[in-house]
Amino acid sequence: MAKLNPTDLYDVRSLLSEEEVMIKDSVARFVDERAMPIIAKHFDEATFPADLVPEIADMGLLGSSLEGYGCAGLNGVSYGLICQELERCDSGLRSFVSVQSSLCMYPIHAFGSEEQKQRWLPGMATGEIIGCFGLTESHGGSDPANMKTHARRDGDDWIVNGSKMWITNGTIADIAVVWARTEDGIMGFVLEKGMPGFDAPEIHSKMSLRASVTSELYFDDVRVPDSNRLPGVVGLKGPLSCLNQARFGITWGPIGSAIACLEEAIEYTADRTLFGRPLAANQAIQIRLAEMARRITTAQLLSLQLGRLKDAGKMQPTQVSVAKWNNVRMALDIARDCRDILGGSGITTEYQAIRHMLNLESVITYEGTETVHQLVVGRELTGLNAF
Ligand code: TGC
Ligand code: FAD
Repeated sequence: MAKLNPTDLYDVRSLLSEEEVMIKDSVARFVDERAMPIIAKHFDEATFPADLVPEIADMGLLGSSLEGYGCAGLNGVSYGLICQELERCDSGLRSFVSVQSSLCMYPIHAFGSEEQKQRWLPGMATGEIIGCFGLTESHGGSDPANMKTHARRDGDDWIVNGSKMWITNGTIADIAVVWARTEDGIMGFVLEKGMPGFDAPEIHSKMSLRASVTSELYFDDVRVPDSNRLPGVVGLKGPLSCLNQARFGITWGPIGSAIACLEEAIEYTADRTLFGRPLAANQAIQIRLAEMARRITTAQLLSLQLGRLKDAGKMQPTQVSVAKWNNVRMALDIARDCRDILGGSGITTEYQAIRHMLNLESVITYEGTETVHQLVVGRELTGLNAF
């Protein structure tokens, strides 16, 4: 019998189309050759690997599932595979692509005017315009309906006041899709770097997502022309629709983190000799590794079926919640366990496990905390809203 691939026990690869395999392999090559060699240093120094952005753009990874405007028009499964391979390197790299694609380009594509799409999307696809997405506020990200940031109409303009917290890419972004309360409901505005009263300081001292920029956004009487308001949506369903796209990608990404950790632990336990035999020869270690492979396999099948539902236009938010909850929890547990299996070596960034473990502490919090997703599923089962 052929030897199984430890990180693809069910041969999920064989369920992919030729094009999907090609995309997965080319992103994997980029990750191995260009991103892996530099990522630990960026994490240590808390810097974003901005030099990789032009290559990421050249591969068509920005706005990859959007049609037109210089975007690649790939299917959902391909976007998922891109996220998986990027996060095999680091959640920060995947975060950059998620935010640019699903949280900034997607709302402009879905809710923007033709003029807005022409103005921003081609430059975002080439990575010349970087975007961020401002929904969360400091008084409670899980409850965006309690938004305080507001926009008041003033002639042909809007005056925006308020602040946002924990915003990926904020400080390096040229534009920010900002959700604000108005007299007529919540609306999306595209704020541009340099608009008077708009500031985006970086948040420092993070122990997680250190290779990603996270920022606060401040709006002090920012005058925004009505031509920068996204005309196609009013209400919380605007930002929540963007989250469906990004959360879908996040169900795939942590599979990559978990694969990186398991591969590292298999290699480490084979090489390390304790009590006269390889660490991997102990039952207690094998059970832990087997458990990891079982959970990765489950997550792979979950995300693939979610992707097939998405590509058939049938994906529902509750299904996204099941997979975000399951797959991030799976990866976080695996990263923590691998960190332990590596012993003292596992506490340095010479190995990957602790970096993935620390990153996944953010991934389990952002895009809906684990509890938020559990309660979405609970509501589906009971018909009762526990929020
Ligand atoms: P509710 O107030 O009842 O509904 C408001 C309106 O929204 C609609 N809706 C959705 N639409 C599309 N997709 C969804 N998933 C939707 N969920 C709700 C709903 O139908 C309603 O529409 P309408 O027309 O009737 O007005 O909201 P709810 O009770 O369903 O939601 C509650 C809850 C807690 C699930 C929601 O507020 C939530 O998801 N909270 C978590 C917030 C969150 O995830 N924030 C993430 C911020 S962005 C981020 O973290 C980026 S990190 C990225 C990175 O670096 O990779
Ligand atoms: P809170 O909402 O205050 O939650 C605190 C705790 O309470 C959590 O454990 C939560 O599960 C629990 N809780 C909440 N409600 C309930 C309940 N009803 N019952 C039981 N328990 C509950 N946001 C953006 O808008 N754009 C971004 O680009 C972005 N990037 C991010 C990057 C990073 C690195 C991080 C860490 C966050 C980012 N976020 C972003 C914000 C993220 O979405 C929020 O952190 C998240 O939604 C949780 O909000 P909170 O941090 O205010 O926690």
